[in-house]
Amino acid sequence: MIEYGKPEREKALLVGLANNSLQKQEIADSLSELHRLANTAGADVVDQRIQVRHKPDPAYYIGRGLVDELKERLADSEINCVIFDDQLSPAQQRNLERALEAKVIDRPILILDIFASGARTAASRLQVELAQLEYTLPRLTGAWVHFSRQYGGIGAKGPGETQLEIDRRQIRTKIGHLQRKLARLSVQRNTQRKQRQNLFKIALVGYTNAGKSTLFNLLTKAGIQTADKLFTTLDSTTRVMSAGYPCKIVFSDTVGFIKKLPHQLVESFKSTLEEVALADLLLHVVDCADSKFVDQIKQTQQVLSEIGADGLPYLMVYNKIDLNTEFQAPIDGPASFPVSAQENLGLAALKAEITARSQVNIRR
Ligand SMILES: Nc1nc2c(ncn2[C@@H]2O[C@H](COP(=O)(O)OP(=O)(O)OP(=O)(O)O)[C@@H](O)[C@H]2O)c(=O)[nH]1
Ligand SMILES: [Mg+2]
Repeated sequence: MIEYGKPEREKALLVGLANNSLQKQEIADSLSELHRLANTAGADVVDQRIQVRHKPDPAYYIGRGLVDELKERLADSEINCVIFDDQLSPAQQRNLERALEAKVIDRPILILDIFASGARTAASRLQVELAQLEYTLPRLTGAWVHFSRQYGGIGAKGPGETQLEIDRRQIRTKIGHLQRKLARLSVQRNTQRKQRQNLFKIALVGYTNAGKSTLFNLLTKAGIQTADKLFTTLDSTTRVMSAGYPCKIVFSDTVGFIKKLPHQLVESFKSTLEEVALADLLLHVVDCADSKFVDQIKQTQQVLSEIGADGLPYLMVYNKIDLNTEFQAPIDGPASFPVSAQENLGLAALKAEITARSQVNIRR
């Protein structure tokens, strides 16, 4: 795993697998996103490879030829970790680490790492730790298991129990402990939510780096952090607004989504994301200057359905039109608002729609 706070940054090589040569461009795009994730986690990307392969090799994920090529590339080079764009099985990871004699990381671990180093509040720290443990549990393998009977004294461990079982049990206990702590935090959140029951609740959702926090700041005059990097926001921030709106509206800014978000993360962030599932209206913020925005919309919709928020009313907010002046929002489909949160363009129409929706809701 990538270590933080070290003076020298990790040097990484990225690897992606394409089903066929037609898919190569898609994988190249995916690797450029992986590149940004690696940078955020504290690694410099030195090189990358895309292999066209019908399906992953069960033992090494990539073909043996590429394993040998990578071995050669890594020898006498500064590269000390290889990052794969997909989830590796525990066996694949172990085999690759042995063959390449380098650290082997996959996309979910990288994302979990970024979340772990970015989590600030008690809730998000707990949620990330829980996701990491859930990810680790099935990956504990017997490769290094020793039998406790050989080493352990009477009463130290259960008879005949392997170290592996003990570790699993400890992790499960820790998971239970974290779940209980999270449940207590969830009760607190529910109390706060009840106080907002009569207000009109709007949640900003969308792919990471789409500009949700920038728009949130503009709509609420909050001053939360924004940055041109992935996963700047990990915690929900909520602001009640009345000035400028006819009734009180609660806006929530939330964590961004990404392709192949580890499902353990979605699962453990569910309590934070309840903010989204319980909203009266979603603002789906899209970076329309990103060439992959259509795919990013789909990825966001998928996570929304995982958290049970796919049936909610929503508006499409196409942000960053200052970078894509030619942009035309699709005419069919949901109400769309081209805006630039940074340049404060197109906000009047969006605010008018929010006002109209909140009034209808209040009258009901
Ligand atoms: N050019 C341009 N840049 C923008 C606009 N809106 C936001 N940005 C920039 O895009 C980057 C990401 O903005 P954020 O508001 O942090 O995005 P986010 O969706 O909250 O991102 P995460 O919290 O990381 O998921 C920042 O560098 C912003 O300054 C816009 O309308 N135009
Ligand atoms: Mg943000």
